[in-house]
Amino acid sequence: MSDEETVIIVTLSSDKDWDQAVTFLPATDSKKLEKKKRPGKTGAIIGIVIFAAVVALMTGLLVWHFHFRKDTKVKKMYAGSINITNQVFLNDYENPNSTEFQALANQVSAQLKELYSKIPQLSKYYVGSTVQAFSEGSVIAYYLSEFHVPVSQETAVNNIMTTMDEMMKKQRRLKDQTGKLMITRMDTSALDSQIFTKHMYTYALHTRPNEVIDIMSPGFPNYPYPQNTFSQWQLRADPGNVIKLDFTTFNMEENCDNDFIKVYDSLLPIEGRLMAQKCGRYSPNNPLGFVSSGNVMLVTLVTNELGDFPGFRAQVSQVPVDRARATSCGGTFTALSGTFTSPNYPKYYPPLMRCEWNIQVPPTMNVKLTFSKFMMSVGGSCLNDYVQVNDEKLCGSLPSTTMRASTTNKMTVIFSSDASYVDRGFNATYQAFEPNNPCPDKFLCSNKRCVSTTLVCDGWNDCGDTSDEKNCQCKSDMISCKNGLCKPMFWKCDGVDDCGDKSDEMNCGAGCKEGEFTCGNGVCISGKQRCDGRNDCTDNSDEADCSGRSTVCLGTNFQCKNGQCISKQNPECDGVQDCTDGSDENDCGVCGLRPFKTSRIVGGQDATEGEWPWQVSLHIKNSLHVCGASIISERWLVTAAHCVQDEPKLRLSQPESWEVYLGLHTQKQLGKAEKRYLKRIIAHPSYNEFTFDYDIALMELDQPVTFRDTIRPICLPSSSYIFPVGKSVWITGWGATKEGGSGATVLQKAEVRIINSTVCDTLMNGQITSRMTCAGVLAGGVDACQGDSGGPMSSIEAGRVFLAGVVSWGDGCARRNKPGIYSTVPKFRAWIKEQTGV
Ligand SMILES: *[C@@H]1O[C@H](CO)[C@@H](O)[C@H](O)[C@H]1NC(C)=O
Ligand SMILES: *[C@@H]1O[C@H](CO)[C@@H](O)[C@H](O)[C@H]1NC(C)=O
Ligand SMILES: *[C@@H]1O[C@H](CO)[C@@H](O)[C@H](O)[C@H]1NC(C)=O
Ligand SMILES: *[C@@H]1O[C@H](CO)[C@@H](O)[C@H](O)[C@H]1NC(C)=O
Ligand SMILES: [Ca+2]
Ligand SMILES: [Ca+2]
Repeated sequence: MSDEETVIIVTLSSDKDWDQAVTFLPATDSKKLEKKKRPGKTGAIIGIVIFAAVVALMTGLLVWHFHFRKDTKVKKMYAGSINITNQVFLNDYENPNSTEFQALANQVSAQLKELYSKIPQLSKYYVGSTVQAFSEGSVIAYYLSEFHVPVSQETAVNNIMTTMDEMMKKQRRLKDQTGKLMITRMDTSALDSQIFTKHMYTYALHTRPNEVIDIMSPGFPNYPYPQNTFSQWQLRADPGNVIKLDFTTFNMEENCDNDFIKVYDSLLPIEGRLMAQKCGRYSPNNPLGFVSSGNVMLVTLVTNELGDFPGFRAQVSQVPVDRARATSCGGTFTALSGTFTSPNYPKYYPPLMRCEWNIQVPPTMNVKLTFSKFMMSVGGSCLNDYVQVNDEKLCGSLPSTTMRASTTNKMTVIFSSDASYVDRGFNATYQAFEPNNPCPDKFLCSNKRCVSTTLVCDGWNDCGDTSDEKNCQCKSDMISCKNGLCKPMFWKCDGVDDCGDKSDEMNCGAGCKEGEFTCGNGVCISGKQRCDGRNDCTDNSDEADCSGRSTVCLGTNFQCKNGQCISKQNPECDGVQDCTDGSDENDCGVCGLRPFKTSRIVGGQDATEGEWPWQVSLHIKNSLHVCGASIISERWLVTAAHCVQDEPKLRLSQPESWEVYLGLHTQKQLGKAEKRYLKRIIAHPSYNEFTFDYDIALMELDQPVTFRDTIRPICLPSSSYIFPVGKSVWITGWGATKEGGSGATVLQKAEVRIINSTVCDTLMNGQITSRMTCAGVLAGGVDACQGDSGGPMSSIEAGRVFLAGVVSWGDGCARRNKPGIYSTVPKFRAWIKEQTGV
């Protein structure tokens, strides 16, 4: 028997005192789950088992807690599970009334008592245990143990209880003794006393083969989920099956401290079996789904006393273990290339899983493996969940370029997950290659990746291990970092360390002297000029974070409706009332609020549905997408003036020439979007088609649009708003250019960074005016045009998103090593207000 499978045998004793001494109050709030049959499925029966005992015990304890609590002692409840290896699971163990259940439950209670009695710090305070349920594997018993602990001893007892498994291992006795249960894997955790103060709902259900059952938060979809509740769904499958849980709707409060669900690989909320805690919203193309390791699963929903949110709906089904493993866990590959993923990908992989893939290519060749996605829970030392490629363990989140190569014609890939915390897993592609010529006509990275020779020493990490950027002779238009890297010149002096050794941020103007104030832009001013109500730095940084309010609205000071000036930088719609009349927060509405969390897809460029709900697609009527635009109100869009200039055959300045799509995600599904025609187009009268100065236009819709998750306005920054140099912002679009060319189907996104205008003007030979903002694309490997003319440059501020710019020129989109040029929206704020009233 190995170390991990230490067995403890506890002598049986017949202790029934506790079980008989306690009577429980009836469960008041436990509700039965409504049975639901899928149409067309016959003979499907849902077995419903209510573990009223759990509720009864908890309710009883609540009463006990409040009525009998002594000054110094507190009731502590622990939920635990043990693996009984010398018993076989019987169907009768599902029924707490069966004699089989009761016999085994008595035995477990007795052995628990025996076990606790051996530990003096526990035995003194032990009250009793009740077995709540059993599940398969061999037999897992779930129980609650109760202690009556002096406050001073609470921590000590907690520590012992959560390390019971270790204690058992130390007390090992290896011989099997007839009549005793062999126990491995003891998982214990304290029940959160907070749940006793909440309304409690318990639902239990048993899935059947080929049947899908819906579960949903109380009230869904007609009412928000109730406040201050603890709900639990105890899910069971037939022996030999695992449970699949797939959320079809998930819309909860954003803050997991307030409302959340937890999914356990267990029947009781034992933290050592917690798969995930979730809150917020998940969009349909970022699906949330889980698979259990055995035939049980527990979902809990905890809500606090605030907020109205719709809740969730999920589908529960069972999958035979053999089928689950055969389809996505391990295999043998002999082809020259292939793809495989972790189980249940791109949803969450199951706990306690081990899969092995063996790749063997012709003897003269080697194997390289690329992960297009890699997300394993908990990084660090790879002790928990990991992927092993030959002898190397990988874990945590890795970039999409991650690659490993073998030195022989074989590669073994092992996936391993432990009992708790799961994640989305990986998608891997392998390829055979000739070791002596792995990259015909290309550059060979140290990690065996092949990249085009034009990408060598261009300032971007294309290999993923920076080997294409080592030992470079930098060209004259690049920064030569001290550490030997080359970087595009436009990152010089922007306050961000691009070289990695700060050498691109050196010599950016002498440091300020003693007593002087360093402005955000590096300028030095006298310390006396700080917070004097005058914008001496020109970027207003000397007036930022000044407590108290200045009296005159200078330069970049925000002006309230009542005339008051706010010296704090960017006070509008930041969730803090700065104007005494509240006008900095009053008109924000739903602008710039995003319904869905950004997906944590490493390296991905596809946007998530609903991630940029102000993005609009402008089509020439009955034709293709040609420009982007942004929603600023129910009636108005902002785009670029150059998108609405007449052409020899197209009268693009006329509203009749256009049709527009709001809430669009993929160009292939125009039907799912909201279609509108235009009533009016107002191009900026100062637009200059040679210099692209004043490249902004407004469009009025023929019919107002109703906002919903995928259609929302972006916040317009006031004329005093500052998007500082070095700030990361996002550009989005389908990648089409006005001149045509093939764009992307799914909305693309790219992170760009605002470039110092002085530096940009030099790079662009003096073509940059004060109405233009330059930004450079951040991630390497972005070759495609990511933004559309007219589309938004979105700046994510405290909780809201602001329209920092409109995509204007510079290839029409951001390309590597070339800045993209954007119309600076704060400069046009007054004009927009004048034309639209927005
Ligand atoms: C167990 O017995 C109780 C009381 O006799 C009864 O109400 C309950 O429905 C039974 N449960 C099952 C699962 O048979
Ligand atoms: C219980 O222990 C046995 C023997 O060590 C093992 O095979 C089984 O997988 C364990 N079950 C669980 C759910 O850990
Ligand atoms: C895995 O990645 C490959 C290559 O990027 C892609 O073609 C495939 O569709 C992905 N598989 C899944 C299940 O997402
Ligand atoms: C831009 O860079 C120049 C040096 O090239 C520097 O003097 C100036 O302060 C920078 N401007 C900002 C806004 O950072
Ligand atoms: Ca490169
Ligand atoms: Ca820099």
